[in-house]
Amino acid sequence: MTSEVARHLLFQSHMPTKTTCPSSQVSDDEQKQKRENIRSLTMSGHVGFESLPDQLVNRSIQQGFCFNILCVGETGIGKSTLIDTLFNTNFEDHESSHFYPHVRLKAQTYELHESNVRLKLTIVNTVGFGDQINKEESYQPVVDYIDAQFEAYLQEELKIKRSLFNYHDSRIHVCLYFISPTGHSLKTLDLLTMKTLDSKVNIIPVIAKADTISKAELQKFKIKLMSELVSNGVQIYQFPTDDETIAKINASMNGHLPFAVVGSMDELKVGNKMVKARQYPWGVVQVENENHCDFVKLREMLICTNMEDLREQTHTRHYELYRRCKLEEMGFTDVGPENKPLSLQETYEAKRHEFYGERQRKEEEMKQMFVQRVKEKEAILKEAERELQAKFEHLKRVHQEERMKLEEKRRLLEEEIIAFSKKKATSEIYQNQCYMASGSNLKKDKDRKKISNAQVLEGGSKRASESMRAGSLLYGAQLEGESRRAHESLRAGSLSYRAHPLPQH
Ligand SMILES: Nc1nc2c(ncn2[C@@H]2O[C@H](COP(=O)(O)OP(=O)(O)O)[C@@H](O)[C@H]2O)c(=O)[nH]1
Ligand SMILES: [Mg+2]
Repeated sequence: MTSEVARHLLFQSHMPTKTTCPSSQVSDDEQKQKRENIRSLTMSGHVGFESLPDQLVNRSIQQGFCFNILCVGETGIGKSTLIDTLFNTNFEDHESSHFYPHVRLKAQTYELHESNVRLKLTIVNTVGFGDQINKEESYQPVVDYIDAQFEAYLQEELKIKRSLFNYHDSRIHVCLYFISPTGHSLKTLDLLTMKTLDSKVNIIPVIAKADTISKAELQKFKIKLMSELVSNGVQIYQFPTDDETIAKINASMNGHLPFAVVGSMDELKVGNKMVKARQYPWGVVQVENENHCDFVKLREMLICTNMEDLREQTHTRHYELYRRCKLEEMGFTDVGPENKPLSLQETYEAKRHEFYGERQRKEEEMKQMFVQRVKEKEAILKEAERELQAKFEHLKRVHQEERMKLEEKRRLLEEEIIAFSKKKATSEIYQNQCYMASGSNLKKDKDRKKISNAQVLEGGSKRASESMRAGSLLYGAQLEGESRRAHESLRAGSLSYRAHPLPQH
């Protein structure tokens, strides 16, 4: 226990070493010390730093522990029941429906006490897993959730003012993957999900509801599952064998994977004691009986022996991988060109320089694009202006030609009027002479006729000249209107261009 807690604390303070030191490693350590020029001395008396592990134990007990379990498995496969059975607590998780359109991850945190040890336990459940037609939609939310917890931790680590000491670490320490007891093989969804998750989380596969499969079938099923996992390159969590105190038990337990489990919170009297069991018309399955299922093995391995290793693996292996990829994605690296070590400051400066260069290049590109587009627009407007001007000139010319034609017509008419007047005068003279000759009666008639003729002629000529003038005025007004409109549209075009300059990009 002491060594485990010490290991935990060293891990918490981000020291990569383990306190346990098997004898086989001693000579290695001595050699290392020599290389690092560290002298080993024998002290002449008691100082007291031997109590360091106890100090660590006390502090970690004060601080409490946290452990986060992710349960992945189809709805109704027995996840909630198994968790209740594992921690001997009713977590009151409601039964979930099979009709959710998406997988949702539901996290619930509980504080548990055993003796004087406080455990902050978070159970994350995959609600609706495997209920969708598109199976990709089933595992992607799980991957996203795990990454989101790593990201939150990374952000806390990168803060200027960090508070990792009291930070609620929500990174998933173990994923219990529930496999259906079909006796056949793994489903595609199981393989896909485990393959995607194995680099992000410690996976412990379990065969759920193992009481529904016969003993012989179970053995075959276990072998089949393991061979399928191996052939598909799925890396499941292996109980560590580097600590000699637990190496033997862990090695033997690795051979029992995947654990076949039964869950139940129901208690039945077997012999003279109450045990957790499931009762059937043909008999009783005892959850904690190792001949009936692997529940005890799972509890021992998960909670009693390897909880600390699971936490450590999460930090040193899975989180480290996430952090490295993320920082590399952001452009940070430990070595520069020619494999020279590069400090964070240098990387930052190089990145900043690169960024400014890139920004300036983009700005220049945008400016040039803008100028080009302004030029294009200007050319279009100039062309339109030229067209309008040409139209206006043409109309003006037509107007002048028409005016000249009318002037000519008027001149001809006036000449006709003058000729007519002359003729009229001649005829009057002639008539007078006739009158004188033929007498007064006739004179009267002729006078009458003359007056009426003169009136007719005068009226006709007056009407002709008036209609000519009106026609010329109307035509002039039309031409002027058109030319004015041409001018106005030209002015409006140039005004709107000035009022709406080109959009900036
Ligand atoms: N036969 C059998 N039934 C189980 C087992 N564990 C749970 N169940 C039953 O399966 C049903 C669904 O269990 P539940 O834990 O709610 O499943 P979850 O949806 O995965 O959380 C309940 O009726 C349980 O009693 C088991 O190990 N064996
Ligand atoms: Mg449930």
